[in-house]
Amino acid sequence: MSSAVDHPLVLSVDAKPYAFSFDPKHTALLVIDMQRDFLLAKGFGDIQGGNLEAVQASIAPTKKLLEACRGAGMTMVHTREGHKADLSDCPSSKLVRQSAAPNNAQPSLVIGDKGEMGRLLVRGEYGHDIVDELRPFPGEMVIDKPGKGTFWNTNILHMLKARAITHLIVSGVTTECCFATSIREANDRGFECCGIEEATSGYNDACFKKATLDMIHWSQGLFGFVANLQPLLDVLTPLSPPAHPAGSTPPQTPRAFDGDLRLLSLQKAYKDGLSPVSVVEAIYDKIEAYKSIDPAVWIYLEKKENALEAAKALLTKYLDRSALPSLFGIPFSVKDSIDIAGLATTTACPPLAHVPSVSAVVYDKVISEGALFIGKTNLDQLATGLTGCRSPYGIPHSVFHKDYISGGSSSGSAVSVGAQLVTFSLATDTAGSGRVPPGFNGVVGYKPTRGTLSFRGVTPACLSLDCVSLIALTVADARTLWQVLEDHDPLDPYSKPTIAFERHINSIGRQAKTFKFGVPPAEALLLCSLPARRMFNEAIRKLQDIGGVLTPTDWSPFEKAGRLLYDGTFVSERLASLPADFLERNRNALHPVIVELMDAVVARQSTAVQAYRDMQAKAIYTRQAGSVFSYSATGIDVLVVPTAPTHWKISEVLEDPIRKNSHLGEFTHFGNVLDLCAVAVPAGTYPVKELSGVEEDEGGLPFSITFLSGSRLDAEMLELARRFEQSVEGSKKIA
Ligand code: TIU
Repeated sequence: MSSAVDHPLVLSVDAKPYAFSFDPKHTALLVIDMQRDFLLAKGFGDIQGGNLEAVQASIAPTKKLLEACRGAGMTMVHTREGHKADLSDCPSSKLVRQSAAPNNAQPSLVIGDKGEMGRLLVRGEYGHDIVDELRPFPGEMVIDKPGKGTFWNTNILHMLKARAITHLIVSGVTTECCFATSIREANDRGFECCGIEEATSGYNDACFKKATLDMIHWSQGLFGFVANLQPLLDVLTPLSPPAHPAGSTPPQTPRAFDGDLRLLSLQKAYKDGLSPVSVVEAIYDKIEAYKSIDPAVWIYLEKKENALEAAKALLTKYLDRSALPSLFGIPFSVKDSIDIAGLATTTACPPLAHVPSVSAVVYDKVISEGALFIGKTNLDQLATGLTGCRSPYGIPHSVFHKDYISGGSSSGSAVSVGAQLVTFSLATDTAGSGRVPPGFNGVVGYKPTRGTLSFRGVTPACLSLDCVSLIALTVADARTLWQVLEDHDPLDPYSKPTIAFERHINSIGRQAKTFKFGVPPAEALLLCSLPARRMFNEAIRKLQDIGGVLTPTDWSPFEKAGRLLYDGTFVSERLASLPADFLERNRNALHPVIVELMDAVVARQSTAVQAYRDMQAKAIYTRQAGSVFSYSATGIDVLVVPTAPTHWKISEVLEDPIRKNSHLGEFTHFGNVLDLCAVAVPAGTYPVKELSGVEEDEGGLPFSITFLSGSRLDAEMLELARRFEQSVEGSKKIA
């Protein structure tokens, strides 16, 4: 796949103290607090005695700036200052300091008091919202901030990191207050900021504005840059798609579907007029044809008429192609352990099948963003296994070779994406189910930090270690899905807030290019096949080529945590996730390998004492792993491992199902035990004969590496994975 959506483009504008250079893909426009309360008569600013004429003069230039940045496809962030209705997030320093001044000549209204546009600076009130001229488009970020600065008590740092933003163009009101504070805060967090003179203004225009802007760029750019609007418009405007002249209609011939199912490519094609109906038609033809190659991908396929109807409904619902929801017309599959209201969830285990009345949170979310449901995919029974050979619905094979396994448990999900029947799949990952199958099918498998995507509505395999995973065609696609799905869910007991701690970013210079990575020691890699070892060494070289510094890493917490998963008591949680007596009552209806595995767990007669010892060991290893990814001289940014040590043939797994399975998890088992995030990324292919030793064997098999990082360091990890993916694409083009 060529990387059509990702080419670096560095723009440069005249600025103080020197030219400001930025790549629009890594730059966001920050529009600070252009709210009625600050800009219009009888608002908070007016009541405080602010110069309204001065601040209103910034609306028109800000609109021009907004349109140019939107046209260039940049990330847009609008902020609104304000408080909860009960003012519980408003400190006394904001509420009473000014009104308490002994010589206060201003009217005594404070935050929360009733003004003519509603309660002053209170969320949900008319005056709190952004002025009509600058209204955010659907999908643009709106940050509600309780402070003057944009970073205090908001998730903006996380959101910007998630989008790999390193540079900020800053506008809005007031120059002396929220604009300046936000630039100073952003500077501490590592962003390169450029304020736009005409697109900011203050209540003390003449005396403060110049001083505030000078303070930003003083001393060779103490806090950042300041530029004029026109030079910026000059470099951004050529990036806007051509506008249709007034009165004309868009091109009449419907755009044909070029077969590119990548999420970002489809988003662009839909903007340019492609119909989701054409996409549905094309993929059902492909799905039909693929049934003769592999009949074991789907457990339930949505009727084509239903999918077409859903596509047509999207067309009527969203008439404006410049304001589409983020997953408009994106086809996807769902692992059949994830609930969809009205459809059976089988978990590839007919005795456990049930028809839920409520869909999983993640399913509802992607549907509400316009995605198109295509079907439910096959999996290893009870989401237990890494092979794809443990389902009563058949054994899917790798999209690369009919004799080789697809991997499991998300077998059908990975094949549906690998064969390009859908753009993405909602799957799960407990011991590696969201990483191994994508690895065996040449696609991306991303397992966000546990608890950051809701697990509600998913049949558990091992509840305290389960998480939703995303299978996609590219890292950028996986990242987009993550941004749509990530949300704290108070009804999911394992949900955790997305913000762990603040870690600065590196926007420019050598630090922005380099990163530290660790790999397993040579003894651990001996488990790998010869081609896997050769390919892993090549991947290490590629990582070094893009600025990676191979750093000695303590492998022991990862190794020990991996063993804890199946050799310890945690595997008992798989039984705890099933109804009482389930095994006894359904023995004959279960897959024989699952029965063997569960019987072995029962036979261990694990005690509560052993379980507590394991929990304590888990806490120790998690702390040790955390220090491997720490923010320190010895810490690494990512651990890089082969996703799986080898490829098995289906026949090999059938002969020795349990041992072959556990071998596959050597580099995945520890991921959820240690609360890490992980993403498996394709790293090239090698000839089948290199593995089999049989000269006549034709075809190739995919190699994959997995990046892992600490809890809630997803954004940083994904950006490195994306850079690696880009280097693999680059080397393919040269080859
Ligand atoms: N008072 C004042 O100048 N400004 C604010 O309180 N907020 C912003 O600047 N947005």
